[in-house]
Formats: sequence, C-alpha cells, structure tokens
Amino acid sequence: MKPIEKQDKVPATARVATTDLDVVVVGAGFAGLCMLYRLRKLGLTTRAFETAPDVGGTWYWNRYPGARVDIESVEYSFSFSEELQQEWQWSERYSPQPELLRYANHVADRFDLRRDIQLETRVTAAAFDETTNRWVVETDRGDRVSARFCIMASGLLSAPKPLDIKGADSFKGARYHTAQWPKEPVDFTGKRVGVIGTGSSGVQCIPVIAQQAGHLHVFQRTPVFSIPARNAPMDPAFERQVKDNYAELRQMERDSFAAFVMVNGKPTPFNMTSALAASAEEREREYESRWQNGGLAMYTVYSDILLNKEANDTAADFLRGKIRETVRDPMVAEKLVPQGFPLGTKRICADNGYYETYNRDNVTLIDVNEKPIEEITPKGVRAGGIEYELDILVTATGFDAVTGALSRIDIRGRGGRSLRDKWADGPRALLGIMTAGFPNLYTIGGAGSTSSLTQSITAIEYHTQWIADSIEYLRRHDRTSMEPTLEAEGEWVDLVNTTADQTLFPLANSWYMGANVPGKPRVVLVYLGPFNDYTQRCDAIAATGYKGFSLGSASSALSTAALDG
Ligand code: NA7
Repeated sequence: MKPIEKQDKVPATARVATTDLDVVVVGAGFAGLCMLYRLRKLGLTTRAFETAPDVGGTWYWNRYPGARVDIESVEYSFSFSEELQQEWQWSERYSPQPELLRYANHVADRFDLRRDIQLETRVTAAAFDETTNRWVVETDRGDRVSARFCIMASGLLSAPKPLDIKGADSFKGARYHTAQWPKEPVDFTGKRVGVIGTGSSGVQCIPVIAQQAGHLHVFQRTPVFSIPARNAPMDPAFERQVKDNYAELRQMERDSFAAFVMVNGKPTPFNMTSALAASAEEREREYESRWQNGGLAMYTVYSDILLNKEANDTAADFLRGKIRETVRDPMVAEKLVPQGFPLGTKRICADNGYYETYNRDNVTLIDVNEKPIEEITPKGVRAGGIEYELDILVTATGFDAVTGALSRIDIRGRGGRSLRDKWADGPRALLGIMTAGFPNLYTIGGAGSTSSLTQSITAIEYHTQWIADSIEYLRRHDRTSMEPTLEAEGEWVDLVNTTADQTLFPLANSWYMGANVPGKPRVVLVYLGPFNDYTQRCDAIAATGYKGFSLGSASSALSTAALDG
C-alpha cells in the first residue's frame, strides 16, 4: 500500500477575527475552495469553517487503500484558472487520493485561500435573524458569527451513514469506515479482514486489501456493475494534447450530459442514438470498445441506456457476461452478477482488478442475502449462523447522501423553522440551490440539482459562479436578500420528480433515491435531466432577474470593494 501522504506543513488554524462577515462558507473541500476564490473576486469578507484539520473534503477523509477518482483527472479538475490547469500535472489517468489531496492543498495555497479558512471547526447551527436579515452561525469551538449569506459547501457524500448493524461497538479488533480513514496507513499484512459493503468504496479497497491480508471476507448485500478503469501512468502526449485544447474540452463538458466526455482517449459527444436502433453486433462492438477503454463511458454509450429497460438490458447483459468470464468459480461469479436493478441506477464503479480479486485463494465472498448479518460480535461478524473471526473490520457502507451534511446542522430559517422539519418528507429547493423560508442560504450541489450524477468539479464551478453572480446582482440592485417563492420551488420539485419518473432510477434502492438509509424518505435527490439542460434553466432564471425568487431590500451591509467596479 502506498503510504498516506503526511500533511505536516498545515499551519495551526487561525480563529475567526471578525464576527460580522458578508459570507460564511461551510466546508473547504473543492466546493468551498472554489466558492472562496469566487467570493474573493467580489471583494467580500468571508470565512469558511471546515471540520477537518486540512482542506480537501472528500479527499481528506477518504484515505482508504485504493481510493482514487473514477473520472479521468484531466476532466476532474478545475478550469477556473488557465494557469492552474496548464501547470498542474497529474501522474496517472485516474488520480489516487494522495495526489487529489495535494491538488486541493495546491489550490488553497496558490490562490491564498487559507487565510479565510478556519480548520478543525464544525458548524453546528445556523439561524436566520429576521430583525437584521443576517445568518448567525455557531461552531463547536464556540464561534458565533453573523453573515449576510451562508453557503453550504458541505458535500454530497460527506456524512457517513451510521452503521445499522447490531453490536458494532462490541468488536474488539480494529474497525474503520472508508470515509473516516486514519491518517497513518493501516497494515493488513497477514490479518483476518472483513469488508462490509461493495459500492464504489468497497470495490476500490477490496483488491488492495486482498493483496496484503491473510484472509479477506467480503460481506456483499448488493453486487454492483463495475468496469475496469484501465488506470495507467499519464501519457505525456495525451496530456499535451489535452492541455493544448483545454478550452474546447471544457466547453464540451459544460455542454454535455454529465460533464465528462472522454471516451477512448478522445472528447466524444453523447451518443444520441438508441441502443435498440443498433444491431446486436454493433452494440457488442461498442460495448466491447468501451469496456476495453475502461471507466464510466458506459453511461453515455446510447441515448436511452438510463431511460429504457430493454436498451439498458443489452448493456447490463454484456457486463454480466464479462463478470462470468472473469471470475473462475461459477458459483462465486453468479453471486457477483448484479440483478434486480438497471445498469447505472446505482453508481457504476471503475475498478482496478475487482472481479479478479475473487479468484484469489485468500478471498471469500459472503452473500448476506443468503447468510444475513446477524450481528457484529467482539470477535468478528456473525452471518447465517457462522461467526467469521476478524482482526480488522472495514465498513464501506456509504453515506447519508446529499442531505446528510445539512441535516446534521441545526439550520433555522424564517420564524425559527428548522430545515429538518421543512424537509421531513424530502428536500425542496429551487434549482437545488435555495429553499423557501431560508433567505440567502445557498447549497452547492444541493438536492434537486444534477450534481450527484455529474462530474463534480465542473458542477461545482457552475454552482459557485451562479451563486457569486446572484450575490453580485443583489448588490448591484441594492437588494439584500433572495429566496425562492413557494410556487417556483414547488414547480421545480415537480420537475425533478417527473424527470426521474421518465428514467429507470426509481427502480433501484440507491442513495440517489435516498433509499440506502433506514427511515430516510424515498425521494429522488437528483435532477436527472442533462447537465447542459440544467445549466440552461439556471442561466435563464438569472437572465430574467431571478424569476421565481423574491428579492428583499433592506439597508445594504455588504463590504464595499470590487462589486462596484
Ligand atoms: P455506497 O455506494 O452507498 O455503497 C455502500 C455499500 O454498503 C453497498 O454495497 C451497501 O449495500 C452496503 N451496505 C450498507 N449498509 C449495509 C448493511 N447494513 N449490511 C450490508 N451491506 C450494507 O457507498 P460508497 O462509499 O461505496 O460509495 C458512495 C459514492 O461515492 C459512490 O456512489 C460514488 O459516487 C462515490 P446496498 O447496496 O445498500 O444493498
């Protein structure tokens, strides 16, 4: 295993100096960093609060072995600075976590963002004060600051799902959640290891752990579709070509279905033909080519893969065949073959030797549908009446996605109404960005936006720009607050739901549907229209002076500076 890079250079974090700010940003992952950069350009006084001891968000916490991005790094990277995208060099086609963390640190340093970031500080509460029209934000370190705007950059996949298995705390060995991985590397050498969960995190860590462990038991509830990433060192000729044509590539991303367009090493527009219009031989050729090239290109192979079950089955069956070809023991292969949900309605994984791992003698797959997990015991995991003794238990059990980070903060809007109450039956937000009754509260990548299905850096760049533009608009028009009307919000939620109903997504119990957390309402959390359709809708609203939002006036208290320029 690669040693986890140490972040020794991190300075002790400064406490917030002023308590009256223009903007509080919650989180200093990629979204928080990009937001700070944009707010700095507006000349606003800002403070970002970040729970972790350093910047990086997802890439700070998810240090598990094998963690890496599943979109090509030349795409999963910022475009807001031409210098940045030209000077930064990715070492691999899909960057590993330490490199992504280094990149986040580089961005924070290069744009001098750290001076507005307070680390090791969790925001616990945010309340809108109607007498001052300001947000009062509190932290677990006793800070209490006031700000005109509060921007949630708190992440879509940042709140680990509480482990819903009896006895978890009784385990006497070491237990790690993939998203709360320790800074020091975990040594699996010769150990009896159990992994619960086979989503993206499990699929990434299982092959790496298997290479070290004495024995690895994988507890699988739902097998996923996974495609080899075909990761490789960055090809300098490819990198040169991308950098020479970055503007064009970025524009294609912005105009695309999910903000990533690389297929077979070339920017490739979404295939607008139906899978059913192609012959079986043509489909097989196309699927084989995307399989050989690796990664997530199967999402965009035909226009109706995510819309039509018959079309979807053609691709799903192709991938099922690949699993059966790869895994030598037919009984094990059959357990790994996903059934019962359409391809892509649970995140497709991009792996590095995942299925091959099950050909190893030191790996046992336990299907917990056949052998339900009864409890975690002091010695290991009991499933189907058998106690599997373990030294280390890894839980790769996922997140309270999209809304989880917000519901962990006591957010109160007009009349002291809590966001948790407002969203008890599911989130409601116009464009997925703002919710009625909570003026000047923005969410980057919020519920009802495309973000969870889109290449997230491009989505972050879009949202942060939209938010910055709206703040600038308020300033220019001498307005101090903005919030959706209930009517416009309701129309947006209806659009999100009716769009989902035209897709295959409701057929799966996925985190996109809120279906992975017991007790969470089963509601689609993503706008499933294309990214470019979503941004056109957002742009159209901005162009009409924020139709669907009420803009309030009070005496302006924003910092003077760049906005008037
Ligand atoms: P995911 O994709 O939510 O995967 C979590 C996995 O853990 C999944 O296989 C779950 O099975 C399994 N799980 C969760 N709870 C249990 C219990 N109680 N018993 C057995 N198995 C369980 O999270 P990841 O961290 O892998 O990936 C999240 C996203 O990060 C991913 O989609 C990418 O966008 C990046 P289930 O499917 O619920 O049956």
